[in-house]
Amino acid sequence: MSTRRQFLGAAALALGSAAGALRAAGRIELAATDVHVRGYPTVEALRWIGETLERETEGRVGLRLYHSGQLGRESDLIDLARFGAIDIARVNMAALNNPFPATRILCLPYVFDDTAHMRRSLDGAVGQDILAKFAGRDLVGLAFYDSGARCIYNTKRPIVQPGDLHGLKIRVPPSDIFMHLIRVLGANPTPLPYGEVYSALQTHLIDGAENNWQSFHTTRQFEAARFWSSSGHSYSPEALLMSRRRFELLRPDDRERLLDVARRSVGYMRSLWDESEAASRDYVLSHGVTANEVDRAAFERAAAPVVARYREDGEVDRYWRGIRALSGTG
Ligand code: GTR
Repeated sequence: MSTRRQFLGAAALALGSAAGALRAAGRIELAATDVHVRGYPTVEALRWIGETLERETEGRVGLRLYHSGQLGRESDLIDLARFGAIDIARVNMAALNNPFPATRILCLPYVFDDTAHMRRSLDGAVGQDILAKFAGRDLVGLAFYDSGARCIYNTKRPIVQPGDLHGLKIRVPPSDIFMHLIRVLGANPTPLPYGEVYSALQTHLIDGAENNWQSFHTTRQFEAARFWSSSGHSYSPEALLMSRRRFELLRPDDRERLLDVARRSVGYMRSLWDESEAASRDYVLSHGVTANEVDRAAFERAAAPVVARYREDGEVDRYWRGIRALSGTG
């Protein structure tokens, strides 16, 4: 714990003084982080934001991108942004579930029918309400990005029924919802930071994990986990967040521009997402991964207690009804 604190402190100092120097020189360079590698749609969307800001401010505002988890795990990146040590953090909603209750609805199992339903919900009243809530916790919600349908993959066998998961250790992100879900599906949930999943699969610390095609592909986890089962249990989208402290240091016109550029980046990210999803799926399937369909109705039935438990909360229930009302309206 103290090492983590020291890390956060050191990172804050280093980035703070670098940013100060850049501001003093009349140029603003925003520090932005992502756990994904170059070429991943979220990283490319951040790059697009940087290039667009550079162009539209004639080089006065730019973005320095720390990708591949260079500045640490997502829970630390959220804290770094809240303390104002970094400007922008692109993190997944799962890492926000525990500290930011309003995000829970977006990770619950089978709340979205498909990507189109998720996009409509995020673009509509529910998404915009949740985005505005970050301001109460030292952050500014800039945008939501796609993260596809999360599915279970493992080193042992195809999963068709929830019962097939019995006895398997499945890695989950640091979220009580994911812990609960994997438990009711019959497996043993093991929380680990994203950057540690590949070696945990290699060393058999875990038997599997759950994620989207692009993460499965770009982390090379598919080399160890050869069975992909299309559970599609969560669409847990991505969040693009800015430190509120840093946001308020910007000139009012730069704040408006940044909000606008972030909004415009969503369309770009979605087109990259759609292309890369098919490309990643084809890549892993042509490299020996076996994919199967699950008994979706059985999975939904098994996951229902998780949804029921969270819907006991009035806000979650209101969001849930708002999202379900958009089912099939596309
Ligand atoms: C990915 C997401 C990452 C990270 C990861 C995880 O889909 O893009 O930000 O949260 O999942 O499972 O930790």
